[in-house]
Amino acid sequence: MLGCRNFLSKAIRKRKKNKISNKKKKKRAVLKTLKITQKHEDSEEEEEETEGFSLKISAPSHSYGVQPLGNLLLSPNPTNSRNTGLGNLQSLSDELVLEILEFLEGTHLGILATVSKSFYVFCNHEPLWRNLVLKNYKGGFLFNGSWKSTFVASSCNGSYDVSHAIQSGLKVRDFYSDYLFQSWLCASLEMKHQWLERDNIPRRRGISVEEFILNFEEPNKPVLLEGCLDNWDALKKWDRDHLVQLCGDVKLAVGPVEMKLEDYFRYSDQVREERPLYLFDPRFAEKVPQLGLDYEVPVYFREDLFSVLGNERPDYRWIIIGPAGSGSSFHIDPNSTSAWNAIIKGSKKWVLFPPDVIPPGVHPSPDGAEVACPVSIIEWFMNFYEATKTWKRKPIECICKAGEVIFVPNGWWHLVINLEDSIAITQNYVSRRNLLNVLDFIKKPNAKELVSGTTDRINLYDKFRNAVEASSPGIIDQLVKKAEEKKAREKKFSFWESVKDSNAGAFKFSF
Ligand SMILES: O=C(O)CCC(=O)C(=O)O
Repeated sequence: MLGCRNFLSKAIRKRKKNKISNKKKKKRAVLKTLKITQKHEDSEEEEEETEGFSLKISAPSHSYGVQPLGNLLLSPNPTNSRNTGLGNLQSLSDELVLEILEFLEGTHLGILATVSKSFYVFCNHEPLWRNLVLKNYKGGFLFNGSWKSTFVASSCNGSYDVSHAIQSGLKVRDFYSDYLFQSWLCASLEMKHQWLERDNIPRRRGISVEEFILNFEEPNKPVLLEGCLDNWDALKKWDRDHLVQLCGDVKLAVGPVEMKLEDYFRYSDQVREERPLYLFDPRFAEKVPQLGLDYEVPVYFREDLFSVLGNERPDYRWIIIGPAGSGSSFHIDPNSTSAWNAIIKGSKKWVLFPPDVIPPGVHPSPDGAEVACPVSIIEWFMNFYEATKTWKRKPIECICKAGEVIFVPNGWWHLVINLEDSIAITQNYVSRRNLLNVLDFIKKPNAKELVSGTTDRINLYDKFRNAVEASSPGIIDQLVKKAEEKKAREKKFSFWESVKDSNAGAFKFSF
């Protein structure tokens, strides 16, 4: 019987809060007890139906044999080597132990791993080695099957292949930890069919710009637009070989480092981790001008008032490349802009909540500058997706495929996970429909914390306002007047609506 069950008890994974303007957000999460079925590639058995979660066919078992804490209850031997091997440090949480280990360099981490079974498991935790590689070698590493092996190979200048020696870790049979187990689990879980099936976004093909403005941009509602990339060279030409050749030795932004595209693909082909590094570069068109020439802004998004700032505009366009499982956890787009996201290769699952509905498991700070959310996207699906089913205001969801564009209206929370290796272009923009929102946002007293994508956060408001006035005199006053008229109309309307709704069918006053 190759299927195995694991029992996760409650675990809390805490992460520092991130600035809301960052693309990736983290948080704390509570794990429920759950059952997991593992299906091996060579298994002839049918996959066991459980209440829930299946592992990816390609998922290896946990490298060091870590089991969820709940399994300890079923074990004939009640010893958790996690504790015995930590000595006096056993009262620290797993998270704290790992935070302390983050201070060590690779050699010391390697030595400490020999102290006990417990230190062996902790010191081999892959994210520790990932940090070391990124800190010491920046983007100049060749991924070698695991982060530890990449670190060792990079330290030896890649002079010998250590991948086999290091990847076959020793299995520790009696180490129980939800925190460490969860990290492996999230990297190994298949997206459940139930997480993918809801598709309630309006889809439109060939609509006019006026229809787009009237039905979607003005009311600030998402829409999926089909067929508007048909003339993009990118759609015809961009695949990984073409891009690798085009980009050559140019380095693109990948998380905290810059990497050659060829090296990034080497990593993304092999990686199996909870939060894969995501290529997200705002300077791609300056670095490789042909990339910028291979696409054009779809007709619906051509008005972009931030362009009056020329080179001083905040970052606004990104090439996005990532493997299945990579993506963007819940966030709102920067500076109150709206966005479009065009898929060139692969497909992405989107979940969007309107500005006044905070997604479950997401905790923005009162000033809006930071947000705490689940450590990984898959963890959000595991722990919070189900809750949205009973919510009155359901999220808008879809799978956006190659050749399609999604419109993300300003202020909407959104989460995105790549279902396959994906390549996309996204741009954030300001049209007349959201100019006042953007001005309000960048004028806030804590603009220094809130504004992003520019070094001159405090002066952005004055610069932008003056530049808009200079290029379109009177436009701001006109928009303010229009907004006030709309508000007055809505107020009047809601008064008559409430009167009409009264049961008596007549006027009903209350004092
Ligand atoms: O991962 C993605 O493609 C989504 C990107 C995104 O949400 C954003 O640019 O705001």
